[in-house]
Amino acid sequence: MTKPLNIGMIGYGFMGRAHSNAYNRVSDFFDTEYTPVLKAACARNAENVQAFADNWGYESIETDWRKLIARDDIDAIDICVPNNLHKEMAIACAEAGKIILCEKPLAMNSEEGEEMCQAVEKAGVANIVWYNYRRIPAVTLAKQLIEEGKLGRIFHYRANFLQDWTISDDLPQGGAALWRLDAAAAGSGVTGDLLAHCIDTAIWLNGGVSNVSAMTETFIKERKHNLTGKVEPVTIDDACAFLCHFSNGSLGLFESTRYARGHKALYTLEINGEHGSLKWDLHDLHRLDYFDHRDEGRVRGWRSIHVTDGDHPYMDKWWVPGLQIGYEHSFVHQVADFLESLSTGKPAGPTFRDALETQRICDAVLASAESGQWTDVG
Ligand code: SOE
Repeated sequence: MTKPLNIGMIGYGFMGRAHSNAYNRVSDFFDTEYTPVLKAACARNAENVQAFADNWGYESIETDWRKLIARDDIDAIDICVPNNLHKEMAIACAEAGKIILCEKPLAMNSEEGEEMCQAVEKAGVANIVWYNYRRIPAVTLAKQLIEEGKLGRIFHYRANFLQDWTISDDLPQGGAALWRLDAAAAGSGVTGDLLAHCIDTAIWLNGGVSNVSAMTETFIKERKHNLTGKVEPVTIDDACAFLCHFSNGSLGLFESTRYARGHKALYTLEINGEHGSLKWDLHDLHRLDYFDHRDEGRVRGWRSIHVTDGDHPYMDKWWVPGLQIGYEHSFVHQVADFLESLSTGKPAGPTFRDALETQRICDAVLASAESGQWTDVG
């Protein structure tokens, strides 16, 4: 007999769907002590949130997030709203003793993130941030291989996250669908939205970052704002590239843009070590490319591991060897690991504290781009 974990979801956008799907699927595939129950969905527009609730199977709706948090029948709150609302909601959840699953990035900046960390730590509530790419089996396999020392000393870490959806200058900024283009709601552009993913994976795989040197660009300087109807300056970064030093002595090179025509969501990473290298590509997410210099010379070369076998991370829970899973399963894995952490009491990462490290690096990147100087990670 499993125990229910009653979920209250705030927001119903793309991520609200991804998370709801994960709550619904997890117990069909993973044996966990807790089973998520979709208790209530919350958003200001009653008609829209009711349609969302009906589609995903939420039992009830709320139109005021404070009422949702005050409900005794809710154990955990999923914060799936624009970044400028994370802090207030997370602190209120912590004060109400609720478990929190917060969409990435943690906050608008690291000052806010620190306050959120202190609130959850003071309240002693379990918490996690939705950096989902760690739990794509090929990426988790990369982590295992690195931890086993298969690459030896690491020299280079490289990551890109490329998109092309904001190239048109007719695209407005702000409002429900386009808040990612509005710095007042998002905090930053590609740095907080896309590079934050690359940074989370990087520090998980390769450890902390000590300093950065960055450049950003805003290609389209003004856009109509959906909330005011006026043409207003664009203050997000459309593109960002940075160099960094990792604490282990390796060098990092990161790039993200929403102006790479032809690329919709191309997240790639590569790690080069003394004995070998690893490469991964979101468009081919079930493969991990691995080169081992210690292989016999005649057969040495890049091997492409089809990460679908029962002894690969998470894969024994799905189909039979050789059959692939996809993007949405990374969220299912995150819920499975989080539920497990509630049973064991051993936190599942990234916790708010872990995600604060990503936020600090994002802040240093933006500060460096502004000053044109190498900047220490605070
Ligand atoms: C932006 O287009 C976006 O949806 C991000 O907000 C997500 O975090 C990323 O995983 C995919 O791209």
